[in-house]
Amino acid sequence: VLEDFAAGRRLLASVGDEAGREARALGEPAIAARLAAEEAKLAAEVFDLAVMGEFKRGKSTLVNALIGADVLTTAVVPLTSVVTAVRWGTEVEATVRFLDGRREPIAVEEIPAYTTERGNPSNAKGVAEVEVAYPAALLRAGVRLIDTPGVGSVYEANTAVTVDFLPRADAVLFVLGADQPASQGELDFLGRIRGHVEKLFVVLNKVDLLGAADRDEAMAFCRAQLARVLGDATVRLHPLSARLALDARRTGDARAVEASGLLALEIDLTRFLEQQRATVLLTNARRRVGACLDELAGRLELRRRAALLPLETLDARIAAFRAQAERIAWSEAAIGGLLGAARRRLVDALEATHGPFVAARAPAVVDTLDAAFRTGSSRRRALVGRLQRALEQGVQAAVEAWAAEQAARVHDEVAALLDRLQEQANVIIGDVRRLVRDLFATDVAPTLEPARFSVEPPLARVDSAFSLMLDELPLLLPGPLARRVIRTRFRAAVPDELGRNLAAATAEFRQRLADAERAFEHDFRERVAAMLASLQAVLARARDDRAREATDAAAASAELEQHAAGLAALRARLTALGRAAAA
Ligand SMILES: Nc1nc2c(ncn2[C@@H]2O[C@H](COP(=O)(O)OP(=O)(O)OP(=O)(O)O)[C@@H](O)[C@H]2O)c(=O)[nH]1
Ligand SMILES: [Mg+2]
Repeated sequence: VLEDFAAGRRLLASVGDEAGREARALGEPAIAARLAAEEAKLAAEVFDLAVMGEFKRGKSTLVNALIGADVLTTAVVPLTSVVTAVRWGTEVEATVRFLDGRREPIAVEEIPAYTTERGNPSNAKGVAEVEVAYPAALLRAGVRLIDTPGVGSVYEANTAVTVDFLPRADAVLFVLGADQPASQGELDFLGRIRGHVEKLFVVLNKVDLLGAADRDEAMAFCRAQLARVLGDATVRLHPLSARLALDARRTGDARAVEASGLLALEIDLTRFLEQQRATVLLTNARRRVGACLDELAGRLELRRRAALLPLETLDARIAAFRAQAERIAWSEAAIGGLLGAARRRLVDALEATHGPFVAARAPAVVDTLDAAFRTGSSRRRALVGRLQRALEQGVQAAVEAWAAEQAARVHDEVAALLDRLQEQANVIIGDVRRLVRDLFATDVAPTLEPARFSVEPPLARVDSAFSLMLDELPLLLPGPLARRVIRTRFRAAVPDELGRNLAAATAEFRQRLADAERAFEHDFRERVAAMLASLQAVLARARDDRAREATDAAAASAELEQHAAGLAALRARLTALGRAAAA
């Protein structure tokens, strides 16, 4: 097996090398870079086993259990925000790789400051990935365990991070929760994963929360759903308690490790890795190299077709392409419209909740004030201080409850918006394809990476601007009367304080939403422009070919022929490698 792998890798690397040379010769540096990255991954024999699933299913806990140590942070709130890769190492080490390419070693205790919503909100620190080295047996064979952010939480950006990682995963360990039946969103995501990886492991975690009967029922339900979604009844479902497994691992209790379900999963994983890691690595690399070759071939075909046209015709069509492309870019205005409309709808909906919420919640805050009034010293200064704190706490709790209620609304609205944005992106891709087909009678499949859009729900940040000026108090009033006046003023302030803080939270949210839209529009525009520019570059090369052809027609078209033949030969070699591997 090892020799086969070495030979397969060498052969594939030589296809990749030549494909890279073709890409550079054809003026396609982006594709050349993708091929180079693929080769580097294959050379390092890095097998990425990605742990994925909805938020809070226990992914990070499971990775900890698999390595037998509390290295990754876990919590009851949506937490993991950055991809964390755990690889083999004799020493425990952690390194942060930033989006701008910088790398920085950090202490293991610092990991949460980079990988969690709490320590690194909205990934403000610009982290691409954190890599942790750990001496765990499972990692020894060159597998990296990838802990990914949960999908489907209110933190849309986390979903995007995980979806972006999907094409790089070599196999996926999908985590379901026994305490929640598999949701449609979860199953849709699973179906999507299936399109990317050949090997899928599925875990039903948290079975410790269920009794034997409920557990059997949960297993049966999940199995049926898996069979339906994957169209394959052979995927094994592992019942597991990651929490008990981690405890058992830490205390070195082998029997408890077995009882937790972890041992069975490990055996399954290890067997797969021993027998198929090499094959799967090669298959995945072949598929990705194949995609690069197809893209190169499509673009070369466009260039050849275009270069067959008489120069005047070609110039006219290039001009037509540019003009139409501008109109396509202009139709991006539709995107701005979608964004603006979604923002208005969302902000209006939030504002409409203020009045009813204040009316419903004010009495509870007044009760808090009354309770504070009755307990403790009756000296005026102390009383005012106490009521002020009570008011602040009451308002804080109320605004938190409001923000939590609105989070679901924001989530739904953003999810619907993302669907509409994706549709628009597909419309643009379709327009470009049709345009190329109409003008040059060939099909290119341009890639338009969906730009990211995310916004965090409203925050409950309460300020304490309200204060009862002691100086303004009727200090000369006798004690009991003064206390009553103080209490009345505080009680009267409740609705205003609530309303003011809701308005502030909504205004702050509106601002963030507007910022997120601006960033998205900018990003989207750049991506569309890059796609159009790359096709225009192909056409410009075709024009050069054509112009050159006037002087040396035979040589120019022979050169393109040669590239086309070269790409076809590489494709054939790749297919043969695939056949040989399957045999
Ligand atoms: N009862 C029980 N709780 C578990 C188990 N595994 C994880 N949990 C708990 O579930 C919560 C979420 O665990 P995490 O490991 O942070 O979940 P996650 O999937 O990484 O969450 P995100 O990173 O936010 O997507 C924590 O409170 C864990 O202690 C388990 O097997 N049984
Ligand atoms: Mg996590």
